Amino acid sequence: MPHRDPLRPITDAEVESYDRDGAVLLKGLFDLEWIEQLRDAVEADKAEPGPMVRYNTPPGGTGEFFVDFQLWQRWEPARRFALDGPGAAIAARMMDAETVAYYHDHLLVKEPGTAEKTPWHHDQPYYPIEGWMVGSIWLPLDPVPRDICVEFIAGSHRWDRWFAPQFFKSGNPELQTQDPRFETAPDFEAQRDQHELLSWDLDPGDCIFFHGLVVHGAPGNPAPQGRRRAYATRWLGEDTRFATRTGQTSPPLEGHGLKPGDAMECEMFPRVWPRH
Ligand SMILES: O=C(O)CCC(=O)C(=O)O
Repeated sequence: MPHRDPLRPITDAEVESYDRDGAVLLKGLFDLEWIEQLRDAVEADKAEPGPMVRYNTPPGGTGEFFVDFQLWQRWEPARRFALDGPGAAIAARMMDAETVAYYHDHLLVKEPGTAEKTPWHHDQPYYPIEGWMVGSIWLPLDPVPRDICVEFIAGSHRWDRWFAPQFFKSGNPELQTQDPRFETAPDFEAQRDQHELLSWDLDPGDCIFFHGLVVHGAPGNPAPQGRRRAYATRWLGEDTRFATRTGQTSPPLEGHGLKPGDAMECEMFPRVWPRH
């Protein structure tokens, strides 16, 4: 069994960077045995994907941008990682949360030669969730040089703006979710020089912790060698509440039984912190 706890304490400076910027690199927190086990889960999932799988590379394109969700419900290593891995302790510390629930996982594989980028977006408008304590751990399962790393707009989680969610596939159609706060996202790519952009070189064992409202996007993986397997997991603190949305949410997680205003905790979104 790999280490259940982060391999080192998270510093106050790292938490401050997260609060200020909405995203922070955390070096060397995960026992590499987790990475090996999650790679096994990823290969199993690619061979036998789940019901929410998305192939974001159009037919005939090079490489493959493969997306799937909820591996933790189908593959044992991903389940152990969710319920018993270091993620819950990391999320509690970063979000200053007393309790943490596991929301979902999101696998994003960009095989060598993938041209498709991940469009600029932020995550919380995709979710039927209100509250501030919404955080993600972006965990690469391969070395990720900075030129193919996710990029974050520093401080954008504090803009108090919500951009209408879009699918990652070509043309980026909107999800047709409605909320009075939603506005069409500006062309962040064209505005690159107007923002402070954060991205890093990552090795297996490192992760990025980021806020549900920080705007981010990612390049493709156009080089002919080197996979870019990223396993993103979503964590919720005690201030989050279920909120109904008109239209689609993503991932479309149904059957949890929550009503508007309920705390985000149930069998589908299990409490993982404090540990039992
Ligand atoms: O891995 C990527 O390409 C993007 C990741 C992302 O958008 C996310 O985890 O929310």
